[in-house]
Amino acid sequence: MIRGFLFDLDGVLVDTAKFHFLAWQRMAGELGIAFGHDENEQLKGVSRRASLEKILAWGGQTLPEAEMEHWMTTKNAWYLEHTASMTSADVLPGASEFLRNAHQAGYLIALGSASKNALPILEKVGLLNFFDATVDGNDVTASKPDPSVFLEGARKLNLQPHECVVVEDAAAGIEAALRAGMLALGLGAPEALPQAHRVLPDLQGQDPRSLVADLETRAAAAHSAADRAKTPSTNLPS
Ligand code: B16
Ligand code: MG
Repeated sequence: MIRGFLFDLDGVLVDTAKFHFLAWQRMAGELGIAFGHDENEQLKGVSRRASLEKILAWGGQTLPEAEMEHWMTTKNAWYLEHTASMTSADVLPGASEFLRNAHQAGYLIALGSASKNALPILEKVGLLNFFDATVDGNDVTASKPDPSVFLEGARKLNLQPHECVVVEDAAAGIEAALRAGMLALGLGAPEALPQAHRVLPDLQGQDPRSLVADLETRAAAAHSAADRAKTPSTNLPS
């Protein structure tokens, strides 16, 4: 039985991806590395250090640790300049209502974000009070698709993994949810998140209880189909 939700932050509750993009693009420009939307897409859910390593690799560059630290600090300062003016108007469509309804319906709610800036951003946009537990980039170092961030979230909620639904916008996050043994709801384009149990454009108009019932039905059907594929058919011609 599902008893809790684990929410990713960027791309699920707020659209901070555009600010990460602007900051990484500025840094890449200074290092002479091409950086566009396709590259940014591959950084969703990826930690700050792992993102920097990927960008440098795309540019065929390596840097000593002190310069890595410099660019991570500089990129973060640029990112924070962009997020400074965020308000409740920056919450993605349907997210506040969904959190409120899920809380009222008795579900436990945790954050599972790779971002070290997650808590001040949740506070700034007025969502922090909905959370029973938070896990962010300060608590875990392994990047999604490693499942640690969600397993730690379930542990903090005192729930088993199979009692949790993860809400994610990144393929790496969906993979992390499945590796954790949780149900995975994707937000975005279905073709970008083929592993999710279900994909929706956003949380607008979604009732938490109905959504959970639908996800459980889909997961049970997928499980039966996987079992059938494993069992040799008795009707094969001999
Ligand atoms: P920070 P999420 C992730 O947030 C972002 O998607 C990713 O682009 C970013 O690099 C990462 O947080 C680390 O963020 O630099 O603020 O620590 O999607 O896991 O909520
Ligand atoms: Mg995300």
